[in-house]
Amino acid sequence: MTTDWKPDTAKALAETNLTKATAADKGDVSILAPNDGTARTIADSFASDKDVKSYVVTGQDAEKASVQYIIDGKQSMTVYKDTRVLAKDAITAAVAFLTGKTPDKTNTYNNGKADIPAKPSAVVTVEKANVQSVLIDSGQFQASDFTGLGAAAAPAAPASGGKTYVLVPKNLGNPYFDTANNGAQKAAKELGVTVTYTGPATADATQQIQLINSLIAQKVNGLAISADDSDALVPTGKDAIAAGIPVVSWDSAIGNDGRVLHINQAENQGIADIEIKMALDLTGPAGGKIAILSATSTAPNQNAWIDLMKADLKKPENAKLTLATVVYGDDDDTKSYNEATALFKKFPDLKVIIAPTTVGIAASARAVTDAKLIGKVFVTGLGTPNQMRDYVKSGAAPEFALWNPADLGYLAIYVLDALSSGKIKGVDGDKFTAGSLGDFTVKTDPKIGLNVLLGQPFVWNKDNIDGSHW
Ligand code: RAM
Repeated sequence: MTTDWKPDTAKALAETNLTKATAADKGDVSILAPNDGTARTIADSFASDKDVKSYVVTGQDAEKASVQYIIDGKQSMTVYKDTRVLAKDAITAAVAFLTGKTPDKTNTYNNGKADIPAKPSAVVTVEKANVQSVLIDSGQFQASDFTGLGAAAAPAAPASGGKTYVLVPKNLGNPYFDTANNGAQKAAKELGVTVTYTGPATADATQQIQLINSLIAQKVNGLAISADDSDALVPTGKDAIAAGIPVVSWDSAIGNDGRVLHINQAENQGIADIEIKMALDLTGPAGGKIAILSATSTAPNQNAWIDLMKADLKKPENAKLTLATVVYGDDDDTKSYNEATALFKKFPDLKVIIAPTTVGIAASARAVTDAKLIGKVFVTGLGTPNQMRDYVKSGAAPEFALWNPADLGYLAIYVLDALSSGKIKGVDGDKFTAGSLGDFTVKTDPKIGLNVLLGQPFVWNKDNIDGSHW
């Protein structure tokens, strides 16, 4: 049946169908409802039919009334896209058009005539177990908007009786972290656990700590965190561990005492070396002035890579490269774009921007394009193939590197589950299997402490960019 998106049409159709169906055809029912308005009227119709023993009904948009239905057990889930991220992206795109620039895109969709640039927001499944962490802790709604939330927020055990782990990114609305979440969800399915994906709206340690405190209060079964600050997160991590919640950091490390171990995407030295090598490839042997456009000034991963890049620049083979400055775009698209544009003004002879952040590199490549500097200023660093494809082809960013964030998210959940189930203790030499990624060993590194290493970064250029679609 089709509801035309109208709650009344949905209600009428549900009732007509229920009247037609025999009692034997009812029993346990599953209903795919297109959005929350229709979900609620359909739910009401099925709930009032005495021959329907149980029903599950989907929804979409996280309308307040449906969130209450979910808390009350009357609607099963809703598909949520953060409207604040949508609004921010829409305004940023409008401002870019108005000022003659090109909006950021992370994907394309084909409308039957052409590939249309798009920037879809992350899609999160909200059920009773994660109303608190996704909708309340993020500030989308207030706890006082609902009744019975205490029960919903209480130990978040899914129907299967499995565990609930939380994947916390530095910030929401970043395709890198969304891709990591795809991998985490795949691991969750394989392990029969629930993984909730929730993070601060901006890459800010204070917001991240508040969120983690509330996850500790909910007694989730494990936390995998990409840290906005290495030291600031330590006391919070310690609190979680003291409360019996295993904590791992992934992507961006919490200081040793605030986590059991770190899931490392690739060796820091390898990441730094590859970025400097790409910069030298782009300037050619003559070298020249380069700048680093990073994420936030407290980001543990970027800061580690920047220190090592600075050390690399002292080596004789890099003597022709001069680092003019390091600036911070805060993993915010607009700020990164503006920082890149300011670099062109301040350093007219700038040859390369190295952006060791997927947000910064895409914004810098767009800024080079809009300023008509392709061929004069080159961008490189760490990026996602979907965001960088056009810039690789246009020459704004001929090459860049990264690991697969989906694999990193997948590995993080396998590690958390191995710790939580006691398969590993979190000590040097622990061995475990992470599903399709194979076998891993926990090792101690003098700088990053106990860690599990995913692998090596890959490099993309015009020859292989069309082979990766994420
Ligand atoms: C951004 C984030 C993330 C980093 C990547 C390369 O998405 O800062 O932490 O690992 O870039």
